[in-house]
Amino acid sequence: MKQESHVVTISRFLIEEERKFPDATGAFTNLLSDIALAAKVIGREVNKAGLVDIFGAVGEENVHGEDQQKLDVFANQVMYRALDHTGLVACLASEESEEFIRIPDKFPAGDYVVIYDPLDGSSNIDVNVSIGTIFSIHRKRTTGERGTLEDCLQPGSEQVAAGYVLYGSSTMLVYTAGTGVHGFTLDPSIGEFILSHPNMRMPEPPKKVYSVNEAYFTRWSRGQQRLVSHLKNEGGFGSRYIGSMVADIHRTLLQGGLFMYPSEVAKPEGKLRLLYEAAPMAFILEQAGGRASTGTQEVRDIVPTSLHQRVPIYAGSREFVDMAEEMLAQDA
Ligand code: AHM
Ligand code: MG
Repeated sequence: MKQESHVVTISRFLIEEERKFPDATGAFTNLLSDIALAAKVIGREVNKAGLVDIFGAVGEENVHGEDQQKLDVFANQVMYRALDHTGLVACLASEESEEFIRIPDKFPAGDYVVIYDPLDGSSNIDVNVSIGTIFSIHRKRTTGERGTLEDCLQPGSEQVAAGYVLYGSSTMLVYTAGTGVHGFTLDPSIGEFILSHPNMRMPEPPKKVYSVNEAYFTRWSRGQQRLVSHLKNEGGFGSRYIGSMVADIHRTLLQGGLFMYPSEVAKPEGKLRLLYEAAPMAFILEQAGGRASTGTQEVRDIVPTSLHQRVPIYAGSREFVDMAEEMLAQDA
């Protein structure tokens, strides 16, 4: 008889990880469980997105007399409501909110700072392409009872955890707490994230794939243009670009490759946000053996000066990020 395989739910995995740290209070485990719950709620709505035309569009009332919301606004609220009351969080920051988010006085505050992009790549929703949630967790470093802007503006190197949820052909949660990268796939029949990708490592040798929006070629620096021309000509690279960072990074993590969102001559800061997108992905990739650079320095070394700061990014297999830096330097 075929032996029943060993099924590890995310709750069990988190508890077993927590036991490795005798001083752990359980707060971190609870925090990740809350994020996993939020992911399930967001995933449920994302999966229904195509039914919007049937059940009512954004701005209209649904059958219950409630206003339909845009999915990114909905996801933002779900993340906030999953975390605001827990007593685990000092403050929050969301890509959807201009200012950092205080925990209301009616709730106790905790030690963790959670920074998130509730629904990245949301322009892909209408065409049923994968999208994701990205999160980054720091410890509060100011001494007051509640978190401040300063607590949100910490370099990526200070992250205690980071992760993403990919709403793709299946829903996956991938996270690191600094001891490797672990991936869980949602089993919709039981509503549980199941450990499917323990100790993820980027493959060696990596797949030769670059991922960039090449339509911007003429806006790039000479160095960036030479890099991409080299990859596809002499380098023998293939190309894949979904235009949804979580999906592009997930593929890069599993297969290897080089994901780029470079600066443009007239837009040196690039597009992607340091705190919500670049730094958490950098932490995950590094923990899996990869790297993320701005082209001149480690993404995780940048000390943010504002919440919505943008950075150029070159992320993926170590040898390809190194090569990108070298080629960019030649033209600097
Ligand atoms: P968003 O935060 O407004 O959704 O934008 C971020 C997205 C990323 O998921 C993706 O990597 C990038 O924008 C794609 O940008 P472009 O369409 O310029 O290639
Ligand atoms: Mg985003």
